[in-house]
Amino acid sequence: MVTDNLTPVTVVGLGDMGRALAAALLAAGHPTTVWNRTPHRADDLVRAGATRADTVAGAVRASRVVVVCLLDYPTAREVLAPAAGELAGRTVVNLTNGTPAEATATARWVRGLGGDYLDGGIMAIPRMIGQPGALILYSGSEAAYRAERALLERLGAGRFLGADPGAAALHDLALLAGMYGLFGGFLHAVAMVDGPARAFTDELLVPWLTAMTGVLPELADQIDAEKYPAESANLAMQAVSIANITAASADRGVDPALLAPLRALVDRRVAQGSGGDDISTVVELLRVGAR
Ligand code: FVH
Repeated sequence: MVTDNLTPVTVVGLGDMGRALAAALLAAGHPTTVWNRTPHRADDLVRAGATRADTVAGAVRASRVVVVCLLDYPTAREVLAPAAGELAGRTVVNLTNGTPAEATATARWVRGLGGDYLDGGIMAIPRMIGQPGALILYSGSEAAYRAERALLERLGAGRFLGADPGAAALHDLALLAGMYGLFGGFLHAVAMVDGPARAFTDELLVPWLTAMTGVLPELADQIDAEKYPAESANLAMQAVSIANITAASADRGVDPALLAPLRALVDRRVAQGSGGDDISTVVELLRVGAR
């Protein structure tokens, strides 16, 4: 039920995530205006009480807070361009996935037009929005974050990462990098074994990976200290294991494409004389030219 004393909000972009965001705001009672390039994607939201705007400028004009969730930043800039004259005095909360540089440029653009800007990285899938477990990283205007915190908490727990507008995007992408590493390992593992992937995943893979996440804080400490002494699993031994995985995969007709880049890095680091280090030492090869 819409409650008039709650902050009116506009949601621009009604893909899978935008619809989840709008539904959560609507369910919490915020007067919610929606806009999407393909208007029919708003139908369920309108039936639930949202207001459909005919133009993006009209959508922006309707609310002080404008949540944007589109495919990417070029799309967001293209979509918002006709509403540029309406952004003054409003807060744009951009939850579109993109790079820190794109977030910084978009913050400059919105601020140049007299608006306030908060960038966000959604660490959740649509069905988690508004539920415990959904996390959204924010950076940019701290004043906007504090002012709109109650509204933002309707979407998920918020974490403010500082005034640099690119910080949320950077941490979002770093977390996704970790996730895709996990997915890559999962895909290779299930490709190797016979039988149902589900049983292998439930009975063996998830417990193993869960146990291995316990090693990550120790590896992180080594990376912070820039010292990588192997406590129990030296890199030269791990290089042999990775070679064995590659050979067994080839025997079973499994493409080692996902494993090959890690193997190359590990072998290079061993050749550099770091075979007695832990696998954390490989970060030295990745950070060349970083920061
Ligand atoms: N879905 C997820 O699990 C992830 C979770 C983490 C955050 N991401 C990011 O959220 C952004 C939106 O993702 P999405 O899942 O809503 O994506 P789609 O369902 O594909 O919807 C895309 C929306 O963008 C609109 N759009 C695309 N191209 C254009 C364009 N040229 N002009 C105007 N609008 C455009 C599209 O409109 P339509 O196709 O319905 O007309 C949708 O509104 C994204 O950054 C994720 O990385 C989601």
